[in-house]
Amino acid sequence: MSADMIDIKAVRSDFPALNQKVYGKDLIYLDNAATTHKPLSVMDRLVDFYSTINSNVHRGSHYLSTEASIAYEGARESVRKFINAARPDEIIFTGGTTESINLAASSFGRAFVKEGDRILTTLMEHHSNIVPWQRLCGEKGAELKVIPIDDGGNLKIDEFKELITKKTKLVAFTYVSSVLGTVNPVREISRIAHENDIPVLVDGAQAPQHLPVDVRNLDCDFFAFSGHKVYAGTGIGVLYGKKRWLDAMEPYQSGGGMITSVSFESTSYEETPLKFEAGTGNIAGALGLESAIEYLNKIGIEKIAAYEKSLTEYALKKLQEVEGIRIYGSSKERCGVISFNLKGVHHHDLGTVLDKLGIAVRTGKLCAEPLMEYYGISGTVRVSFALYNTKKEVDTLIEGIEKARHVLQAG
Ligand code: 7TS
Repeated sequence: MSADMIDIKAVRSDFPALNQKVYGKDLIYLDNAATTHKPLSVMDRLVDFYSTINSNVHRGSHYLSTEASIAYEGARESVRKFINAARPDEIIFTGGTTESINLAASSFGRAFVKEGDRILTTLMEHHSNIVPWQRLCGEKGAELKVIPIDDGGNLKIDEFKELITKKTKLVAFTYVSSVLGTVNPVREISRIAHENDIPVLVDGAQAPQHLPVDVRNLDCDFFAFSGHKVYAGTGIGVLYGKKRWLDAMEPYQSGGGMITSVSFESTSYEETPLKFEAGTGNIAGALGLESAIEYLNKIGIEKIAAYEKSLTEYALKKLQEVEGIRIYGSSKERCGVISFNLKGVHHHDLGTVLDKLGIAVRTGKLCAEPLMEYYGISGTVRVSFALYNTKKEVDTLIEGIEKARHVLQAG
């Protein structure tokens, strides 16, 4: 094993869910864009929290509550470092990417978007980065405009520039496409937007598990991601926001934990981030996210990126050799997500045959219906990699696809 390689055997032994059979076959899990499996250290952290300092944060003055609050804020600091935010109060804990984007749409929208304004998104977005903006625009009488893509799955930057007007209030776009694998040029898009005094929100759901994220270098104004896609549990996520925006925004939800004083006449709010964290959050989940970050850091995100790049290139090469395959997206900058169809085979049937062979893939519209419409298809099969997948698994996938092709194309 060379120094820059990952010790896959050791890594796989950290993930008990990988070591199981489905339908009597060894599980091959290639649906990591939907959610990743969890290392033991993340699960241990949850058990440890509930077995020891379990209590509410920022409320009690007793020992357990103080310890839990310290641990929770420690997790916030770990997230700050992970994405290189300038300050811990720029990190808001949410339930996941979807909630992060809804928070931004609601609070940013309330403060800054009015009738006749424009919000830009792109054709390659997950529904989570379309619908909240669509609803906001509907409520405000603003318009949602879509940055188009070319056939290879790259954003058309010139057309993006043409969509910018004096009334454009935000550009909301994905870092990594969950369908095409395209890695968008965040820095360039931020630069163009900022030249026009427009903030940007980056949907980072498919990014920090695959590549190093530095929000200051990207110069994005908001960045959303989910814990469960970066090897942590479900129900925890993050919205990063530059402090000057967060300070100017109203709370998203209201209730306990986000106020400094309440009377029936008026209420004053906490500063960010607590202003945006009404009610009891997923405290154990935040600690689990910290453990997931520690796990990634221990291996090294650069190493993970290099390993997954070679795995993806290998899979692309092998898949391209399959007769009648169409792969969607051919961007030079891409991450470990590959969507495809086989000529004459319904994506759902292919997914079902692979499933019976123990191979978990995603099929369907992948929560990206406008993109499916652009390609004129009803859905795709998608494989998505994590740091624990192997070339051998890719070989078994290809064998499975060939088997399915013979059965399904014949029928
Ligand atoms: N944005 C992108 C780019 C995503 O891929 C997803 C989830 C979300 C937002 C929403 O994340 P959540 O954690 O709030 O649900 N993507 C997928 C997927 O590709 N298959 O299942 C979920």
